[in-house]
Amino acid sequence: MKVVEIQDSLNCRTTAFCLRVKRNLSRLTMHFSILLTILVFCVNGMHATGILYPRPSESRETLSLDGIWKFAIANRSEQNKGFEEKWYQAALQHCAVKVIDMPVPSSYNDITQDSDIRDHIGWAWYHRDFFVPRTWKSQRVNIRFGSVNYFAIVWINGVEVTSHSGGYLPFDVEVTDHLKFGYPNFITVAVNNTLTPWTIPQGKIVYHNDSQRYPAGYYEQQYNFDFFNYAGIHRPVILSATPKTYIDDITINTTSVSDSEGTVSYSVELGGSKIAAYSVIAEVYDSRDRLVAQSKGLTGEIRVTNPNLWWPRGMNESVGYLYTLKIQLWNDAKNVEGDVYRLPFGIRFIQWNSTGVYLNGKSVYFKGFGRHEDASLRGRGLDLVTLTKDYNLMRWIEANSFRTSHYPYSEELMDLADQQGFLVIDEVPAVGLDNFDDDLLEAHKQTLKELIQRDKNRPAVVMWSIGNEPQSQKEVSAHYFDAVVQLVHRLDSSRPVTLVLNKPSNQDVAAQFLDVICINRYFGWYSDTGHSELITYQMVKEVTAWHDKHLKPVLVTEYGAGALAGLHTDPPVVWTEDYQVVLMEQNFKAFDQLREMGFLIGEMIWNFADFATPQEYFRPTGCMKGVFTRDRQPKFAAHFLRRRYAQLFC
Ligand code: BDP
Repeated sequence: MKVVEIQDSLNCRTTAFCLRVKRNLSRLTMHFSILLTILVFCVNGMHATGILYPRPSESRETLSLDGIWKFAIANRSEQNKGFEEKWYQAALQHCAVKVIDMPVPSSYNDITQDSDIRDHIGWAWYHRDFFVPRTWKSQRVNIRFGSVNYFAIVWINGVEVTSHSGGYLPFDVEVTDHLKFGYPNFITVAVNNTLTPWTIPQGKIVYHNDSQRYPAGYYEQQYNFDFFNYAGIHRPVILSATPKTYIDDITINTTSVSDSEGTVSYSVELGGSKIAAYSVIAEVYDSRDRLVAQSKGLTGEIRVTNPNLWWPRGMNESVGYLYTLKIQLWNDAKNVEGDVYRLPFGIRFIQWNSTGVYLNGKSVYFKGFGRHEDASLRGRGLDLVTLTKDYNLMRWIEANSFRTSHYPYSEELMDLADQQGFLVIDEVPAVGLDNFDDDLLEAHKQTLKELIQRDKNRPAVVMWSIGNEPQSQKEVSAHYFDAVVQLVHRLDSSRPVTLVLNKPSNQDVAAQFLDVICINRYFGWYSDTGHSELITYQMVKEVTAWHDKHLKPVLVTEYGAGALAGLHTDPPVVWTEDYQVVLMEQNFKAFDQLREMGFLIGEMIWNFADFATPQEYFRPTGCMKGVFTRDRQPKFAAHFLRRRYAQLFC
């Protein structure tokens, strides 16, 4: 068996930017330079600074490109065909490839009966027509993808306009010069789901050379994480038109709160031409649309008297209170209004010390979930039905928080967390990291920059998680995580930074850099399987050891047991609903003792719902640790958890 870094079949692309970067990457062999060039291209910051969600206003219009697109996969043996035959220059259905319908947003994997599509590795192609109104001609037009997993190259009317690497964050580009206003246009997107040792998350292509067992050239994608690597255009595709001088970015931050006053600082970045001709007006409106404070200038401080603070569920009667910051440009010379953008925000202040995390001065206890964006048929595609149902279930069960395990969730989902008062630990897809080299570090940093750029204004986000279960016992990871944490602190000093750990506390070298220690522990499941009598003892010892070593607050971000819905035994044995509950009960005893000791700041069960994983002989179609089934029906565990969360106060 020979391990190579990336499949040979990707050695086709010879666009100008590839060639340019290739020259600088002499150590790279041809066959994997394509993916890395996309990576480097993006790392070099080809995108505008701001990535504001496209919201219509009196100066802005949006056009959704969601719907049924045309779709084709490139065969394993003909990965380059689409580039060689320039499938981006015409409608896909007129190219020499089998074309099917594909919903956007959605993962493509579970839409057909074809396992070649479900298990596809490499390039997949999307195409659709769209119309741009004549009235947009005098505007600046931008196209924005909520997320595409993992690499994407985008052409408009046959011209390459952008590319992006990273499967869970938005990217956008101005396309004004490539559009035909008042005429039909077309868009092509090539998507590649191949994971390499330098993608976040990592993976590798493994070639099997044993001719007794494998035909010549047989390869597979391997990755070291426990969720199916769904692929495709996962989140909305939106065209938006703004004035030529536009609001490119807004940052808002609470700097102090008291009962009588909340102070927020804001800053605005403008884009486009003739910026100097415009001044900025900032106005704050309450939830009934009443003007409560205002300021002028690109940066400023706004004081709101008698503020309604943003509180999470269970900590105050008022939950998830949002103000709106209206930023308006004004052309003084011409005395006309320019671009207008409205950003919802919350007034709330986070602090932390060696034993706790505090919101508006009150100590927080996280009672929640590790989750996934996962649903049958849609895979990881944005699904408003599942998303809304999940919030209903989380409210029903009286949770107050979740972690975006193991990648950033959609902006539509995050909006509801802000509105409904759920605390979010916002995580990047750095799951199971190993082989800590400089290229990986660059990709990791880039993902964090993009995440913070996207979510920095969200009141629900109270902690950044830089990854899950890395090989943090390796000496080399110390320098690596030191660098990552320093970057996050530099980008945002208002929130604590964590990393979710699973190595023993006496071997880990990363926790020293963190503000909060998160740990995943499966006592009675992966260790001492079936021995529920050991769980309380082991969990208390474990959490105490981490706190004693680092004098930092500790949060248990994963514990749990697999349970097949409907399977029961008495006495309970593993895989039954009964054992799942016994395991929870024993963990709860530990959490109660640890709360008394004063440094445990939360418990998040793994997992909210059953979810799809790669095929494994120990995974009956997926990971079954959900307290809800994959179609969101409660297991016995859900009722048990509800009783606990209802009586747990922050
Ligand atoms: C943890 C991982 C999570 C897995 C879980 C499990 O963080 O992604 O799904 O184990 O095995 O280690 O169920």
